[in-house]
Amino acid sequence: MTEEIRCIGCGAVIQTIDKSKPGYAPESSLEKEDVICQRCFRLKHYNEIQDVPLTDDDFLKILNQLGTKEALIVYVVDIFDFDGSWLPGLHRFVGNNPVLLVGNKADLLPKSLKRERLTQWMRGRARELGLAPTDCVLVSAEKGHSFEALLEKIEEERDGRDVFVVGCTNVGKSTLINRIIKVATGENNVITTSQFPGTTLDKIEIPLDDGSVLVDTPGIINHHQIAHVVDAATLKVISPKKEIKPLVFQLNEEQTLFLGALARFDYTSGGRRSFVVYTSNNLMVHRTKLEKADNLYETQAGKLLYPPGETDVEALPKLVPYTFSIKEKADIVFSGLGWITVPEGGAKVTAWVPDGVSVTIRRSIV
Ligand SMILES: Nc1nc2c(ncn2[C@@H]2O[C@H](COP(=O)(O)OP(=O)(O)OP(=O)(O)O)[C@@H](O)[C@H]2O)c(=O)[nH]1
Ligand SMILES: [Mg+2]
Repeated sequence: MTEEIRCIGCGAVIQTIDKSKPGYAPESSLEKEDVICQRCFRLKHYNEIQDVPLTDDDFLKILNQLGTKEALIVYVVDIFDFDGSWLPGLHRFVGNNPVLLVGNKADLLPKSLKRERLTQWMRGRARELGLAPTDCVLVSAEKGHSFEALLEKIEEERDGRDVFVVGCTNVGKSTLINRIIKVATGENNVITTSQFPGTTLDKIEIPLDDGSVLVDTPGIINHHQIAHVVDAATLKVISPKKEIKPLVFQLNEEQTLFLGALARFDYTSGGRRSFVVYTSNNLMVHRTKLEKADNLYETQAGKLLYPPGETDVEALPKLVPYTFSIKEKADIVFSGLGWITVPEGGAKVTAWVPDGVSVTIRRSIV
């Protein structure tokens, strides 16, 4: 029997038979030392995604093995979409293992937000959501911010055990492991990462010096995230690449903000006041009167209200409204798009998102 070969980029078992299944690589590529599948090759070189037929069950099966072994669980969430990238079922697969909570993509948050306050906020929010992590760290896997502190903490808490990096899809688990590999060996971008959800397909084990392993895992899919209902071009526009520049809007009652054609925020009552919008700097925010909003959307979605573009907007689920009474300073979070801070209570607002995408209210992060 021949030994199983795995793609170093996504963890899939390499096969040379079916192009549409995970791990396909042409026969000729098998001679290389590190084999990479065709899908990873395309992602790396052309930033093109090829869908593979993995179901939620497949992912859960992989993650269900995690609790069966003594290990440190490094649980990564996207600080730009904290609740949206949260896994309510995490306890189901970690068993009694300790969990270190890592908020990634800190580089996207305005520098004016104090990091210490943010980790405090993370801790509080985690507790509200039913998790008691051993500690919370805020990092940027891409930029390497706070990495020394993270590595120190991991070393201390793993205490010779294996480390599993888990989380929702697209939070930056593989980028984080690549950064660790880079610190350790100087090698760049070993594991495939991409802007598309569902990049890593199976466990990827990285050997550590003491014989234990650091394991990358496929992200769980949270279906209520906007990444699953928009086209690739739109995903690019709405995923921030740089520090977010908050936009302040003074609104009168009965005014509306559109976030492209993807979301809508109606300010119904509470007197003239300011709102702060935190989204990708490339996402167009458009202000109008509430009475004109329906008509504007009907005639301008995909044009003035962009993204998605004209052809893709038709595939977008229709916007559905959620009304909130704001009692105190709060954020209205459009999962994956960003949030709008309402600085004081006593306001009534309605937030619209594509059907199936979540919109939530939380204690303000700022
Ligand atoms: N701004 C910013 N972007 C990041 C950071 N870390 C990762 N990303 C981006 O987030 C996207 C997803 O990164 P991946 O590392 O592929 O995420 P993953 O969690 O491994 O995703 P799956 O394998 O699909 O579960 C990519 O576009 C990364 O460039 C970060 O620290 N800051
Ligand atoms: Mg990954």
